[in-house]
Amino acid sequence: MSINQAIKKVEERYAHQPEFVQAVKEVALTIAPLYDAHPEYEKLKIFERLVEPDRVIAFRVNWENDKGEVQVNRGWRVQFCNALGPYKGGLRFHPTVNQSVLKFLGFEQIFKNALTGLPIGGGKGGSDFDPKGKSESEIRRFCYAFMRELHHYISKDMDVPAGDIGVGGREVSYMYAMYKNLTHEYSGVLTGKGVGFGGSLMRTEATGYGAVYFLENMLKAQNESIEGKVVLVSGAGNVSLHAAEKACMLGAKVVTVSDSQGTLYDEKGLDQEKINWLKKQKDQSKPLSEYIEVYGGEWFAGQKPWHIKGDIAIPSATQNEVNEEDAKLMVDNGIKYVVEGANMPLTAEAIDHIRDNRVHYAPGKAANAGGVAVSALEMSQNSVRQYKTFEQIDERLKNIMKNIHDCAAEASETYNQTDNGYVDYMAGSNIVGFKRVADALVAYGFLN
Ligand code: NDP
Ligand code: 2IT
Repeated sequence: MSINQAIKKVEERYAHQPEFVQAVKEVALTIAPLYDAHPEYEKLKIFERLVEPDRVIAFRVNWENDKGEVQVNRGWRVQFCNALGPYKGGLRFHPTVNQSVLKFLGFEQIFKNALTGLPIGGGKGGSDFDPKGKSESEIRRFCYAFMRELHHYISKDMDVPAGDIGVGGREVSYMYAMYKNLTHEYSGVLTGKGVGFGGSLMRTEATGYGAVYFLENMLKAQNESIEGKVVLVSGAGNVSLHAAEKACMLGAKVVTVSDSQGTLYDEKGLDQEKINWLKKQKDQSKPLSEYIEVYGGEWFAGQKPWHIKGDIAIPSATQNEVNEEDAKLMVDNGIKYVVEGANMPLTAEAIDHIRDNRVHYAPGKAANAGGVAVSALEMSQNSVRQYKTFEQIDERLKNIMKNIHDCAAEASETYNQTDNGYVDYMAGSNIVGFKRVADALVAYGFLN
């Protein structure tokens, strides 16, 4: 079956899973040159196999709220592909979570994890639980209840979850406590644990910092530097605030962050003090808009950042947050680089628009791979029961991000996707990630 036939089949079979179909098409449409050069992939139906997860586990999560009422949520774990290592990928707690979202995230994760060059397969999970407005005890009870079910299906060498939207160090630690309690095992079964009881230094910062390291490499390839560049960041969570932090550290002027309520614009640019304030504000679930009372700036209620002028955009909130209209605004406002901190933040139309306008574009599976890469380093530290220093991890992270950048740029060149200095990071990343997984599948025969 050709790739085009395989896409058609996915479109028909999963018409009710639009995010998943979108992620599959994005990969499929860029790997044609690789597929043509490897007839064994078609013979062994590699693509057709890779679009079906190994398994999707669904379960019910009962928990009790502060009023003593029983609440019922749904939980899932998508174990997509373990060709390169144990299933690995985060858990998302958000009311929009469903099978389509988790399958798109799990599918992306296969190739992202392959790009890190570390031994990790792809998976994703989560729940439609909404942490917003919940008390600390409710969140704790939910995490315990979620792991009471999930622990049946994971282990340190088989499937290793971590955080994602709505799941940070606090939630991972609660879930880890329940896993340990149920299994009597102290292992690297979850990553993003608290530092001091198994967690790796720098895991919290890794995704945002890694995205900016990737950006530095993109800029260097164009003989440019990050210093003095105006950066628009969307979101105000883990990825956004650490991307903003690293960009500031390297001399960029970060003028926006945002959340589901609106956009904060600080023309003077963020600094470490302001970022620390933002981190504290978000930790306490307080409104972003209060910033202007302390530091000035402007609050655009209900708006995204893209109407503001800048050189670089780092969308880091959620999938499809940048549509075609937003992409047009980006181009009109002078954006020359788009680096995806989030997973699939651009719609297919938005990607087409910025690429057609030769805006350099780093897809999430390459640019935000720093988080899962440091998760893999956490797994190896747990296995040998030793910790590495912040500096050691930072050095590894920089090397991993440079390596992903260089491999993607090289594949773009090799497969004739580079056009007059415009590097096709999307095709390059998809080709490198896909090839690593496909070659393992070919070696395994038809199992897996
Ligand atoms: P957080 O929960 O820490 O923060 C999410 C941020 O995005 C919040 O500011 C939130 O605003 C905003 N947001 C979420 N959903 C929406 C929405 N529907 N509309 C508008 N804003 C929204 O999550 P992370 O920072 O961990 O994750 C952000 C993105 O990065 C996700 O796409 C995730 O998959 C991806 N990612 C995360 C990694 C990690 O290590 N954590 C690794 C690689 C990718 P509000 O608070 O108002 O809801
Ligand atoms: O999307 C992602 O790469 C993550 N949420 C991190 C996954 C991980 O296992 O650290």
